[in-house]
Amino acid sequence: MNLADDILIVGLGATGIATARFLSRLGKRITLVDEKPEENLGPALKALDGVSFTGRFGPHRREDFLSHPMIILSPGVDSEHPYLREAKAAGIKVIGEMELAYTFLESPVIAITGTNGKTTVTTLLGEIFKKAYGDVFVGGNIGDPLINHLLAETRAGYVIIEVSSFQLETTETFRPDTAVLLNVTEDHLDRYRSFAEYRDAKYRIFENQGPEDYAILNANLPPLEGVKARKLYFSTKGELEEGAFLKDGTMYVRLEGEEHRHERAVSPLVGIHNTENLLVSLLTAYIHGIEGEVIEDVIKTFTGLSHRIEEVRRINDIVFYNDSKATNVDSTKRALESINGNVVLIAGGKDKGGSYSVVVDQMPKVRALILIGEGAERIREELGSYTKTYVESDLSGAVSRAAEIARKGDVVLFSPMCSSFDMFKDYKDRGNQFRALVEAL
Ligand code: UMA
Repeated sequence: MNLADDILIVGLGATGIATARFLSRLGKRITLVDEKPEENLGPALKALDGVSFTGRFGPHRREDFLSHPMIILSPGVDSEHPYLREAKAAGIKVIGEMELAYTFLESPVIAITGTNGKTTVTTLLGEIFKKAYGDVFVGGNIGDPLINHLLAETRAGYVIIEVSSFQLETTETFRPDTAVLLNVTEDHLDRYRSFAEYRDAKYRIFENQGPEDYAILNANLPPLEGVKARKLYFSTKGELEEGAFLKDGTMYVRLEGEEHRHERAVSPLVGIHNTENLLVSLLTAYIHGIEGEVIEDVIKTFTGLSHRIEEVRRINDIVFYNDSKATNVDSTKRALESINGNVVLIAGGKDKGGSYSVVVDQMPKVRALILIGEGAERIREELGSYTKTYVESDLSGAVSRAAEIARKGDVVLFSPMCSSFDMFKDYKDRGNQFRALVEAL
């Protein structure tokens, strides 16, 4: 890609910092804008020590967006912002950090998207590939911006990235060698104008692929037209001639005339959603020539992610689970599905505008619903009639209330169905605070 000499970077989070470092190495003139006031950007500015740039902080200004030939966006910036629309109309090149990084990549790219499960699959695949091939970059939406791969002293031989719809919105040539779409359910309706718009952003992962590439798809989703890559499917519901599927407790991968098998029970991960995550990981690993023994060794010991249905403590036969990573309704539904017995559910946070009724079929097992955050009222309106519902002013109040209500044998599940940004720094901060409150009970 022809990079301009004078580049505007929008957003000074993890992405903006890494992008500025990279462009500074290429000798570009950098302007950085962030809508936060300068006094709130201390650590970010410190991380840019030694990088030369012009910073403009506080509410965005139109002239900043129209006075540079090229703009690089952080994923959290809506690419439909009026100033960006105007910039594009004026012929200014607007791309995201992932597209920028991609144009410099030399290693094969495995990209994983979907509403839920993508962090688990990215992490698990990262472990399998590291065991098989040693040097692997694992990053993207999972936390480490792709551009950091280019900043490393030696570049890894494989790139495995979690890719969000926000990142896919601003790609042009991004073409993963293997692209995985796990599932698509409602999320981020505070950013997208419709579910279709969100779904179409996800489908962009396949946009530039060709017949030499692989597209891995969920057999339960409606068939996807226009994918030029070789399509392989995964299914928990039936046998496939080619692809990965579950049958009678065994996971099968059928690929190029060969069949590989792994018992489902070897993995400590619970729930049907994790069976899908395992099937996708097996299929992707076999496509890339990894031996069955290596794969089996990793899936046997991989116990899952922090903040995802993570057991925190047992008190008087009541188990407390931290599921702070459940930032959308479908994710909470999956957590509820994987729990047997009665649940005291703590939920709520920043409302993203989707429907909460997705969990209605799980409500019979919810003994009580305890709500916090900006989304509390809307959740109460949609689910309050199904169970006893409380609204608390903070997480501490919610944990105390849960401890008071829960009975022997119950599960207390903190699975918010919402993002964390109304009351916490991010979902990790929220999960850590939950853990600390439970430890203190
Ligand atoms: N900002 C502006 N103008 C705007 C919007 C934001 O100036 O219009 C500024 C904010 O004030 C803030 C900065 O941009 O200072 C933050 O940028 P960002 O939100 O893009 O955050 P990063 O720290 O760069 O993190 C991003 C991803 N964040 C989002 O997509 C919201 C991280 O995913 C990702 O790990 C990281 O890049 C590395 O690739 C987080 C996430 O919540 C985990 N992702 C969503 C999800 O998983 O549901 C998609």
